[in-house]
Amino acid sequence: MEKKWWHGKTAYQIYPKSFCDSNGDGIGDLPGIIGKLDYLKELGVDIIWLSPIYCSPMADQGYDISDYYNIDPQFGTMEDMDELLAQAKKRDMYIVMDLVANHCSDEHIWFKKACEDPDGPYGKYFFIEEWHQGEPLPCNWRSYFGGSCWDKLPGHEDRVYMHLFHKKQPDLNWENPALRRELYDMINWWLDKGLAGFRIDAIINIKKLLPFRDFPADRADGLCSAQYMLDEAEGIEVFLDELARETFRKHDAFTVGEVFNPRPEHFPMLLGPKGCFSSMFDFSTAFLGGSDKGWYAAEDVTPDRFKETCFASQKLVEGIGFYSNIIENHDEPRGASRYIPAGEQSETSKKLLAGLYFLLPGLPFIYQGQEIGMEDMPFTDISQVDDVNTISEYQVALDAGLEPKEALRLVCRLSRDNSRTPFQWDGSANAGFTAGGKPWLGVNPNYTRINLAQQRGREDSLYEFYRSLSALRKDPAYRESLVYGSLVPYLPEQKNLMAYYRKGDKTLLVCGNFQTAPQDMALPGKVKAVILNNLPGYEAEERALHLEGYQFLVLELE
Ligand code: TEU
Ligand code: CA
Repeated sequence: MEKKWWHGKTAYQIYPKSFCDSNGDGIGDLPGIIGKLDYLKELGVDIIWLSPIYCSPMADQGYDISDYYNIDPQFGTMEDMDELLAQAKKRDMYIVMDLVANHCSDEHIWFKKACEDPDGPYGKYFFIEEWHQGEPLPCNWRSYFGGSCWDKLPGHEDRVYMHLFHKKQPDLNWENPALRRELYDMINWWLDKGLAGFRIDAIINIKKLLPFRDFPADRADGLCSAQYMLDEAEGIEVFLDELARETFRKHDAFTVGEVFNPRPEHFPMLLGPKGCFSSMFDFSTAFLGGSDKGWYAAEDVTPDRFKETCFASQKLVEGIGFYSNIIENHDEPRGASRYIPAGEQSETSKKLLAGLYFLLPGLPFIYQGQEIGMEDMPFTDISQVDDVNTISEYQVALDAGLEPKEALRLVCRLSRDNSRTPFQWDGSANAGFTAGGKPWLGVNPNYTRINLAQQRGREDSLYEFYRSLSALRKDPAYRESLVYGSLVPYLPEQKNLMAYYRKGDKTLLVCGNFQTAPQDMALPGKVKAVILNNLPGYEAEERALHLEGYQFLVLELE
């Protein structure tokens, strides 16, 4: 595989609103991030992805952009952004922004002009259809945040516009070359500024099935999941290829696509040497247990399903390209709460989860707070939730007949706000996130126990373990095997054991006992060295390894 500068790096996602507040208004900001660059460097981070900080009315926390060329005042100024780019560069770090190009905000000038004159040039930037009271809507697709994806065009009784997400996020019409040109110019403007690249939001949605048509309803609301139309829409590769050619490739930008449910035949077009993106997220485990009925009906994930899913998903990109690996992000619950069975969360089990995903082939992403083992928020009332998606899923659960308390409990297992609570820097008021008043979203009450100050410098802490993982992938002795080595599952049938080889110039065996009870694992050969261990010691015989509960080891074999 052709080697790229980013292959051996460690990436980190910042959710700016919740990372660090420098001016006491309860909202994280760019100066706050700049102040933490040395911290991130210490952790071993090279690439930083910032969730959106552009001007936004915040209907979907910045994923509704009203001006792509400016920074929202609550996050700072363009001078702050330039400073961040300069300070990152000084430290050999790379800044990646969120590219939200499937939709913009209804407060963007394009949409305002489209409302003024739907038949004019800006009307064609969106999907606007004629519609009269009493008629069926152009199609029955459900918005991801609930309800029809069609809403009345403001100021027009006889027109509707499409929004696959929130109604304040009108979809952009990629069929229109003038719109595509606007987007490319904007992307190049940022790349010229010194940005290393983009994380590309919801990109699979840009190709709509045209002409619009209904699919059989899949819930009592008479609507259908947008997934049906995505499965049938053809030709996204034409858009993506042009996008890459006009922007990313010219700058050798690093790009990572947010691609859900990729079709297997699309992989070579999506990532790798011929791909339109450098990489794409592996969401296979994030989808585990999901139900068509809604979040309330999701099943919990078992360690074996986690293992099987990781291995199967890796197989799909073998020889094609590098995934970006995650256990959580700003749309997901905390990985430690989701993938470790309830009640078994400890620094030891969190280290095991960390090691198992971090050393898979691909680029490891750490989501802010993951490195200290932040856990899901114990929500007790729906009023504590900000996220539009959770609120709509809560309604889905109520409509299905659940009692409010049970609806809240079930839905909040998947709430996006679990990962959006403020970063827990220390044990002081508000977890040290803000010097001032009230954080925009409640701090997890466990901050007195789980915080960075408590872990930084403590040799056996989860934080220090993440540092070791990042350092190990960069260690000249193991880099070749851990970055480019092949992945071979080891004893995949053994229950609650997740083990795999990384075979390069060395043969490494990564193994984790994914349960509280100890278990033995047969050894395939002689152990030359123990490279990483999440417990103080280990027991081995000639041909067998005794693993304590949640023990995680990386072994070099002879
Ligand atoms: O997410 C795309 C997306 O499809 C999610 O809304 C997903 O369905 C949901 O989070 C399931 O948990 C991206 C962003 O990551 C997300 O934050 C935005 O809300 C969304 O796009 C719209 O821009
Ligand atoms: Ca602030």
